[in-house]
Amino acid sequence: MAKDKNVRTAELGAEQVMVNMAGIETCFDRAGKMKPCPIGHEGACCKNCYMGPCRLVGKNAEEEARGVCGASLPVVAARYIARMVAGGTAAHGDHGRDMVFTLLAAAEGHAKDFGVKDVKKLYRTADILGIEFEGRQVNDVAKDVANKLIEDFSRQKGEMNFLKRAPQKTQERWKKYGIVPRGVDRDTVEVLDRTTMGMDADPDSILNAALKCALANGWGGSMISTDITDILFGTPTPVKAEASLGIFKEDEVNIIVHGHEPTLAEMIVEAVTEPELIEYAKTKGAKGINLGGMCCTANEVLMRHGIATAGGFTNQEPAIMTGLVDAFTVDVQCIMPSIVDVAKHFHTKVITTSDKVRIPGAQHISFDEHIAKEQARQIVRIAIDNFPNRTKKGSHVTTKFPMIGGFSHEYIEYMQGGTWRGSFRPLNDAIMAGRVRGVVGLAGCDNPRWPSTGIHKYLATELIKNDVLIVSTGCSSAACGGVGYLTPEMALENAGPGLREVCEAIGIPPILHLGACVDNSRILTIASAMAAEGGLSDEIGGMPAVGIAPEWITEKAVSIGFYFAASGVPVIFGGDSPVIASKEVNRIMTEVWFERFKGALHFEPDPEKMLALALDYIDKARENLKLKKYEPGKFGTEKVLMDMAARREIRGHAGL
Ligand code: BF8
Repeated sequence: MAKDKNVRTAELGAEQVMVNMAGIETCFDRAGKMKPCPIGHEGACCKNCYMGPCRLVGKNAEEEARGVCGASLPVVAARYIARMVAGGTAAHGDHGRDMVFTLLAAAEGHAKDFGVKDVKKLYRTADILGIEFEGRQVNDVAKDVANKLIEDFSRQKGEMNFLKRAPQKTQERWKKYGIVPRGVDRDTVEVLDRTTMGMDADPDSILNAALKCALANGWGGSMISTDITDILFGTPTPVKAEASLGIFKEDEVNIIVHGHEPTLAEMIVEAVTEPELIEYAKTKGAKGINLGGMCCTANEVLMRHGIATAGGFTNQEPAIMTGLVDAFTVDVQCIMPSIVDVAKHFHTKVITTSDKVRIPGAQHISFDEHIAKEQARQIVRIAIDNFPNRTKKGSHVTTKFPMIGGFSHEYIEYMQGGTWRGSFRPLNDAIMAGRVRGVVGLAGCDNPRWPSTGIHKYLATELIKNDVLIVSTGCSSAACGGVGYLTPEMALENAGPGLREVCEAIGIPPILHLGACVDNSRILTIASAMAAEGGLSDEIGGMPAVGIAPEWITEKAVSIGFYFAASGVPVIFGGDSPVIASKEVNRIMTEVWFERFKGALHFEPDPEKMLALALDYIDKARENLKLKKYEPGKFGTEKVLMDMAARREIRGHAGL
């Protein structure tokens, strides 16, 4: 896959918008102008104290170079990436914490616009936490669940609540190597402490602390966020939606919800259907109100309501450049401050809503869960009032793609056998027989330093051609959706023969949209269920499964990479290693971790090598598990997959 320097993004609509609106600066222009600092780019710069910044460069830097304090290059590099993990864990952790506090406020009756929507999921979570739920008031159970999970942020000693959801063997590895996390706050603070000047000077020990911190994200902050969001707003089931910048409507009020936390966005989803607000929009000359999402807030409302997505990270500026967005509402994370500058060229109102995210020039409405619905209505009214200010400026695109999202881990289990017989048996059997070669979690950001979304598109095509089932999250889902890759029809056209057969039998696309970045925790749950089902590995490690974040950008992505590696999944990140200066650090993250956890974290800039490495891991895992050698079109015996008719029959018997 050659890099085309003349193309900014693989999403044609976004490229078209930027061509038409040339002269308005975007992240692509800034990426072109801003060459990365060569020392920082390699992880050879230490600025953890003011004797520096120290630059550990030179021919023999790995062996000889020292900072003023005496820190070696591997120590500097390990500290640097460990602090990225701490940043990512803090971000997902705070997101999870906010969700838990919303659940608590709802259960105590302080946040009247919120409540428990999915009682079954609440009970399932209560059961995992050892909380009695039978015969009790729903809100009492919800209160206990919230309070129990709040412990996961503040606990000083002991173990986090959800670790026991992992296979026993996986947990034993964590114990053996001392990476059992205590709490989000506790283990994040420890990484920051350890990596200050004059603390831990052993790269392996620093990286171990970072693994522990990352596990507090995966099996803590993120998993808590996923579960509480399902409890409050419903566990996703497959839903139709649309993707790309073509989702905006010229004759309707267009509102974007961008960021990560779904609380206010859920209220906006409800508000835009209120007849009074629709009537109000009509008085301003609009035919209706059109809501779209961006980044992971998009994934949250898409998974539960089929709200269309305008794309991932790099689409936020082009979205405003369509000239069709009347209100661009943002909550937390991955919000480019430059959207305010782009909006100045148009009529778009940028509204910040979290007190943690203020952008000069944006209107700020401080989100308060006690009056959430009223604030949602206020935002919708701002957008409606702004509709008449729209001019002909902007580049309107019309191409959009249908897509299917909403594959929660619960639904994936259900779709393999119905309410009575839901399990992971069919998927395990299909892998054992070689119909499905393996599973790849395709995740993470889209990056302006590549033709953005292009590597996602390339890998998605090649992996399914190779009979690899893909589960996607975050901006990878938007990248796949924005080029039409999230429909079952795509399986027929592009998937290998084995995967195609499985997709047709179950009635699923070959790329399953699992949700937002916090929903990578759903992949941990699925992997644990596959291990429990039997026939493959009895732990997460050793499965024919790989994680890939081909265009990663954020600290959150690094934290995710670390928790998958610690859980036993080989992970491949695109681009150069941010710690490429230290061979030792990269050796620990690949060879040493593979030996200890059966997971690893590789950085590989060449997309074709990424693909080859992923397939190699999958094939070696198959070999180690003594599964049938993968040969395209030649399958072993397996149990009969339940087709749609059989599942409908089961649902009929169950009275569903
Ligand atoms: O959390 S994939 S650019 S939006 S960090 Fe951000 Fe990366 Fe997108 Fe969702 Ni995840």
